[in-house]
Amino acid sequence: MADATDGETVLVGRDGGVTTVTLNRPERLNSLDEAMHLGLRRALEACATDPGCRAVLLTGAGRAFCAGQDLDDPAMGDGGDQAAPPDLGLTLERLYNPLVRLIRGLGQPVVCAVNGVAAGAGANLALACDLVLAARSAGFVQAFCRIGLVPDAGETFLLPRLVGAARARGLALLGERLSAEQAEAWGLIWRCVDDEVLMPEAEALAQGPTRGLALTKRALNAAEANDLNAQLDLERDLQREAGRTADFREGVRAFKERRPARFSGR
Ligand code: T3D
Repeated sequence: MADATDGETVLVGRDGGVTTVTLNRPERLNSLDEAMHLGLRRALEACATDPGCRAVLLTGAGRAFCAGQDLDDPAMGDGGDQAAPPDLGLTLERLYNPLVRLIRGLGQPVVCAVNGVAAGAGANLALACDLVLAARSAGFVQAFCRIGLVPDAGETFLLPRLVGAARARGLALLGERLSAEQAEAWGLIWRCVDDEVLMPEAEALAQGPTRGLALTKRALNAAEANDLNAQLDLERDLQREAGRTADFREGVRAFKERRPARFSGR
């Protein structure tokens, strides 16, 4: 695997067509300061324009996936009564919102391997990914309400769609920790797996006919706003595109020859 670092706080590695992006501030539970935000954005933007990148795998170093906003970052204010209050809307506008849009709009499937606790915006970055796999020891905490904030990074959009209104409200208003097993049972994530197999399983999910998977991601994203008619038209157009791929030809050939397909992402 070829490794590169973006500053010190985001690691980028490539193995075959899978680009692994690792949040790397383990001593701060990978909480997001400005440098890490910008490093993560650069890493994902590089994937967007990299023809060799077929899928992205997002994970965290150490015992946490991401503890959300770094509460020690100067952008959060110093907490002093005399200080001018911080403009948190500005941080969302500049940093979080572009990041969530980038993940959702990325032309490759994004798999998230949640290796440990995912809290606040860290939980919602995970949920913005296309497939979320979590280690059994991991957990999800919508921590915003614990510090008097409103859920952000897409939570109020994603959570009710994933788990339904009652559970979304409970998670957002109470901020209790949800175990990875419960998250799977509630449909918040795709699957909870034993810690030691998290990365191999996530890497396996990031394989496959990735061109078709990217088109599928586009269809599912669009379905959040489209009516049935618009969605049927979109499926027609995307299927036309999928039907022209080498992966489709290989998939059908492999089926007929009764052998595993060797997809190339083209
Ligand atoms: O516009 C804007 O910017 C607003 C955006 C907001 C987005 C958000 O994400 S708001 C929510 C911010 N996140 C939190 O409130 C979560 C805070 N952290 C926790 O609740 C807990 O740490 C965890 C549930 C994540 C993990 O608990 P635990 O018991 O496993 O670990 P710990 O002992 O609490 O933390 C370990 C260390 O990490 C500790 O430092 P120390 O004592 O060893 O020096 C702790 O202070 C530090 N840490 C954990 N989370 C953060 C953090 N430091 C800075 N910021 C954090 N978010």
